[in-house]
Amino acid sequence: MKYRLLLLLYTLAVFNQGVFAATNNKADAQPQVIIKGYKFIPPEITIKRGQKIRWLNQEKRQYHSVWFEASGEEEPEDYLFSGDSYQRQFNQTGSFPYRCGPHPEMTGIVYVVD
Ligand SMILES: [Cu+2]
Repeated sequence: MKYRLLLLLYTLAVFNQGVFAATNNKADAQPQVIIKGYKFIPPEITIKRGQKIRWLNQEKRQYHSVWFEASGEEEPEDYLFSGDSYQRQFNQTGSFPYRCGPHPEMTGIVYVVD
């Protein structure tokens, strides 16, 4: 009986650690945009200056790209295939619209604030 109680307490302690770890991870999580169904999800994202965003292609087959065309950049030659990701750091505040190279209807915007 005593052993069972100890086991229960131990289980609860482990479970609590798990909950705290999950909470911490969420707070520290890197901003992320999922690419799925020919969409950037979320299409609008606000980050702090100096943060990095990670775009992750979760399509089953389709490739995409992340192109800051309005900022005057060249279209990226590397496509993001299924499971690929792309990271970019934003060191200036402002609004940064982007699109997918092959699919002009796929658009998103990054807001960078202090
Ligand atoms: Cu695309």
